[in-house]
Amino acid sequence: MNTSAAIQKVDAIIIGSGFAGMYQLHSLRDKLGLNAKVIERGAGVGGTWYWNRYPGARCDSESHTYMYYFSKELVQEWEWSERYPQQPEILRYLNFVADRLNLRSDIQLNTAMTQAHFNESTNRWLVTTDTGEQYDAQFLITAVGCLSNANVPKIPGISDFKGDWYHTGQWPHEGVDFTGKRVGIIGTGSTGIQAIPVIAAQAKHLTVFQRTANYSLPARHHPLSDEFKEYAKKHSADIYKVMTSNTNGHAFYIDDRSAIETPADVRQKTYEEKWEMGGFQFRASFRDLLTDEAANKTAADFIRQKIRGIVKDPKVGEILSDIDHPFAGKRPPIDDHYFETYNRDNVSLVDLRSAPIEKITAKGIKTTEQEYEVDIIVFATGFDAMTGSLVRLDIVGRNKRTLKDYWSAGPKTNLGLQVPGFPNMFTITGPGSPSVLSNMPPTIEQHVEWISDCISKMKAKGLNCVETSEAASEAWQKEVDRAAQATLLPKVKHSWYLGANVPGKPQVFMPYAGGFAHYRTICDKVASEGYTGFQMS
Ligand code: N01
Repeated sequence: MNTSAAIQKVDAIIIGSGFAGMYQLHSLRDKLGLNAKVIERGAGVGGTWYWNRYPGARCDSESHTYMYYFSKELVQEWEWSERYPQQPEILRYLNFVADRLNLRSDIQLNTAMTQAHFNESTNRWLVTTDTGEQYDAQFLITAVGCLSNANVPKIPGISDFKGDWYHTGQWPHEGVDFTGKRVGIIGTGSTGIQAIPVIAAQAKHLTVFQRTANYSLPARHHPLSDEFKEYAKKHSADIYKVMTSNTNGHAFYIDDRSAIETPADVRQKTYEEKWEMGGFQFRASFRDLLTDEAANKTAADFIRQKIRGIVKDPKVGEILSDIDHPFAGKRPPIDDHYFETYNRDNVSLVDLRSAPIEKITAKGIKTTEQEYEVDIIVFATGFDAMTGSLVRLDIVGRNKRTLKDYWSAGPKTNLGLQVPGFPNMFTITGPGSPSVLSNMPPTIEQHVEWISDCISKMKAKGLNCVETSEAASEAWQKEVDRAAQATLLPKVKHSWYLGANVPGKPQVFMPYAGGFAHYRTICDKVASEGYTGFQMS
């Protein structure tokens, strides 16, 4: 480590080179002419899509909506092959963007930020990396993703296990060969549900350890036709308009009908059509699915019935459909023949609700009832979401206060964009913004553009510090809470939206549930009224 190198002065340090970091670099460097630098701990660009290489990894957003829209050229030049893009294709896309926008020269790979300290006399950040470099930056912009801090549960005995184990979010680049192996997978969230059918097709035997049964919607993957590809390019402006003017950032609106007021036969027909259509459109079937328990139950019952219809062994079907929370109260996965996988002879299901995992042994996984011998354990156990990837960074703001300490009772931000006491720091898709409740790329673009406009206006006025106030952040947290309480989302007590999946984490509903379009309007108003709630000096 070279610690004697001179401190490099830059306008902005951006942490992370996924969708967010790359667009932020382009905006600051190429649109505003600033000296910006990205620090990336991976050996390549791509963020989430660099790390999540597990079998079956795909995006649950449709490909023509899972891309940048800020550049007409990028939209026209890139061509997706499938309805839902697989991880390698998304990683190729992000590499294409890095090359096309000539970003690589300002992205430092294989480098982790180890510290960022705010200097109150200069209003600048001193950023230190694990490669020994130091940067003196006016702005610190985190683009670390909401789901990038792997959560490996502390199950006793893991070090005794004689086989191999992997977390899906830290998957080996060379892949894992399951041929002839007995595999155990823990976790049936979006990741587990994507991985299970693919691992089952290769492994000798797959044992799925399910703690909470989950709803899942069929994806109905298919290659894109030439007609659709042409349509998506030709109508990109209209598609973008839909994505940015609705609640969820996808290219479809939520139906304005109420599930309760719709006659039962019409409702059933709607659900059947959406089920056949595949993907998140099912969630958009009626306007009240996420706000009214009775409405939600109609969708939940429909899916439970589908599960029981698909799974041939009634006992297994019962365990899979015995779901204890409202539909979409947790992020609903979409799948490729997930429930059908339980009809294979080489797949078995263990219900951890009736017999929890006691420990991991040298040979496998032991529940309170039985030991299951496996050669490989896959942890599809999720992430320390939204705050985990930020508090693990040693970020020290005013009065030497760390972000970890400031958020010890839960995150507090203004609009998910700034944290009081951390001037000149912006958090792209930070807690308190719609982020994970929406399709990510448009929410990222909106944040990057808001931040870039703010910096541009400061520069134009010769100002050098922007800082949100405690009062504005308190008020925003109240709005985040109000928006969540207006939905069924906080009713799910074991959800990662609340931080409940990580023992000891404060349980606070983290994303903004008021909808992307509404949130965007609020952000625009704040900016047009002279950045109310943000002091500039
Ligand atoms: O993680 P999760 P994920 N013992 O936290 C179980 C996004 N995503 O990686 O529900 C036993 O949802 C846990 O059980 P329970 C998407 O936003 C996007 O699957 O806590 N089980 C649960 O079943 C998603 O929501 C895409 O009882 C344990 C599972 O592990 C988010 O990432 C694809 C356990 C974790 O589910 C996270 O999804 C994939 C324990 N000790 C993911 N600890 C795309 O769109 C945890 N579990 C591409």
